[in-house]
Amino acid sequence: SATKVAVIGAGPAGLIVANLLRKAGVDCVVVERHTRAYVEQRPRAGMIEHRVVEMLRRHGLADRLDQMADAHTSCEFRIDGRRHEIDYSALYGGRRHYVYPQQELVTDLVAAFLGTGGDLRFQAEGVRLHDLDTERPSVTYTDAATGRAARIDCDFVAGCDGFHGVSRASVPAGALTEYSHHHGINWLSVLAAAPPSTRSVIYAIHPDGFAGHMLRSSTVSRFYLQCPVGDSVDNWPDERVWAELRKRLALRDERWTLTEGPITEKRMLDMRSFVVEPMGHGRLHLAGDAAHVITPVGGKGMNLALHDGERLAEALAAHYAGSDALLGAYSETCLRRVWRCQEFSRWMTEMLHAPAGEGGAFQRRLAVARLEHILSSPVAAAAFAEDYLGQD
Ligand code: RFL
Repeated sequence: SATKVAVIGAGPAGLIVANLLRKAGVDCVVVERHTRAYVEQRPRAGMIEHRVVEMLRRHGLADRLDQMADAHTSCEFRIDGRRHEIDYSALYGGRRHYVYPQQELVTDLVAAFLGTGGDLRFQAEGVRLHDLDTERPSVTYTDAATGRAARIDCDFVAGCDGFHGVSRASVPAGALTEYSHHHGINWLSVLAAAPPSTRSVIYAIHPDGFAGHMLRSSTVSRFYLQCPVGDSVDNWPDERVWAELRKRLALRDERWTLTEGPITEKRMLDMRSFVVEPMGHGRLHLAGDAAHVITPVGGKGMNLALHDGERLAEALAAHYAGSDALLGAYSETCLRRVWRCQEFSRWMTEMLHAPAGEGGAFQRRLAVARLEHILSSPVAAAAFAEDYLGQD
């Protein structure tokens, strides 16, 4: 078959590209390795920036989000058993965060695309990209449901297949510059069927390491625990997870209880950052995790993926309307935001993670100084709010 744009991957980036292209009247086909049920249930991020929600609203893609998502205006830092709340919304024009699990957004975007007759092919195995250096690239794969081989000829490929996808790997060696950084810590990431024990996200700095309480829904919470590089999930039976969370999140002079519940997912996250420049090669343009990954600190990964997707769809639509200016600037435009977020996330990572024990005492003291700076200086607080909420 033939189309204008072949989109690889039905994550947030690919689905935004596909939905916006369809709205602009540009033909596209999405190929996704997994089943529909799988992508609609895969739990990941949960915080969506104000400006991204506005974008979704503009395109009529936020109806269910507006019914279900909680809007957030503050976050809490805990250090030395004391809580410090930052009301960031007031500092950046009243903008808010929306707590809406990634799989819900993916579900909405799949429904919107298919609902308008979009061509989305699940269970596409062995996807390969060809002739990216020519004006007529193609994509081949095997439909795992029928075992049949398929081929899509196109003008452009949107590589939105995440960090481990085939798109970036299809670029000839040496064509992209890779920036990679390991932050020297790991996070144990835990999803629990436990109602939240807080109204706002909690970041706790503790001599035994960082602990985070993130929000997902009225029945599900996500928790993070700093652990040493090389640590394994096997070292973290459920009882140890709860004991460590209770200890690291504890308050000194206040009663506060952590609501526990069955743990449904436990994984060890390698805290690394990665960026390629430029975000494409020939007729392939990369978006989202396919081009860059960021640690979960600051909650930027999904937001960047959606930002890239919006920019790419807009640039491709402009191409078919006769102008290549946006396509030419695509990589540079996205990378500016990507690096801003990397810098912010790194800054926050440094504040939140001191080496455990005595060796980290100096860094924990610096973290207190940073927090006091944000809490006492309106200028510092506004700068934090702008980064945390996502710059317009
Ligand atoms: P995705 O979501 O990985 O989607 C890529 C899609 O491509 C498919 N695919 C392929 N299809 C065909 N052929 C192939 N060879 C393919 N290889 C892969 C995949 O099945 C998938 O459907 O990438 P995208 O769209 O760029 O979106 C990026 C986000 O998913 C990611 O940045 C965030 O989830 C990161 N992230 C967080 N971001 C936030 O903004 N806030 C958070 O609080 C947050 N928490 C997180 C996170 C990521 C996590 N993990 C597991 C990576 C928490 C976790 C635990």
